Amino acid sequence: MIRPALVPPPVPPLAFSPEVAEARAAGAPLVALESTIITHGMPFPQNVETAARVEAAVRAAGATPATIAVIGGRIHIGLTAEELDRLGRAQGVAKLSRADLAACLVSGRTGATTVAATMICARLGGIDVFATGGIGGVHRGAENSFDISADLMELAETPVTVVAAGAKAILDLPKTLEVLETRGVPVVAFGQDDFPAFWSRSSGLAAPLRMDTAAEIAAAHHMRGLLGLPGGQLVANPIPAAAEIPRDEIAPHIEAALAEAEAQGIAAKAVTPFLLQQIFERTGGRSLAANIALVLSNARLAAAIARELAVIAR
Ligand code: PSU
Ligand code: MN
Repeated sequence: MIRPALVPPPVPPLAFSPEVAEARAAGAPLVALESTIITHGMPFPQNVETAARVEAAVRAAGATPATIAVIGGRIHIGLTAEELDRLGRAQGVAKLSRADLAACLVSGRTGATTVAATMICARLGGIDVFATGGIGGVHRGAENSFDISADLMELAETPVTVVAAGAKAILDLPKTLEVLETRGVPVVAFGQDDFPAFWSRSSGLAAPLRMDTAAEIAAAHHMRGLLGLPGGQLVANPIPAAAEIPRDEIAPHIEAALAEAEAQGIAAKAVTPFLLQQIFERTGGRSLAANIALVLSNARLAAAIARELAVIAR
């Protein structure tokens, strides 16, 4: 017999914060934000401070932030300051991707959403634009490990425009671009020809597409909807010049971090958080300062895109 507690409700368990509920009712522009960057991407207390600053940046740019996480078996779209703080301090929070979301919800547990899971939740909440740091991608050595982030498949399936500073430079960027092309995901460099590489403005690889205004990105998002195309767009916004760590400078730290991961046998979901932590230590915290600067910049661009989309929808 099915235990009554496990019979799911007829609708997904969404919990909107008062701020987000009000914005939705008014048709005001919204920007989704993820929570894995808080629980697995940055150390405490910079994680909580950054999350609050990113939300403030979205508001200052004229949109409403909706930080997404699963808390107590419900998808929270918009977190209170207290919920953010608790999530940022918590130890051992689950990292939820597409594969884990339903299981976490029925278990009544708490988990942080990756890019993939945040896209799914944003769509459920009617949010078209999402800002993060860097998406997951094809890991180096994927020809042996098969480690390809579910973020790439999600971009092909779920119609949300994701603003990131490219893909993290710990990855195999040419293979990441190949998978995105195969899956029909538009990869749009913002304001330059090169695909950015997270901590660095340039990867040395040309981006497939370039756009120079938020209005053009919003129009393309809308056009994809008219065409009935599933999937979103990846907007690759280069890190602000003042905060960048040039490619040649970060490269040896990335190599050392990858070697350490290999030596310690780090695998699966642990790889990305481990590498970010290693690079943080090896750069004396400079990678974190860069990460914070690029997320803030992505939040501002995402807000501008969300505002343009709200104009189109009117
Ligand atoms: N952006 C950051 N820091 C992060 C992430 C993004 O600046 O930690 C997270 C996102 O949640 C992304 C995840 O989905 O890293 C990728 O994990 P994986 O490589 O295991 O798919
Ligand atoms: Mn992986």
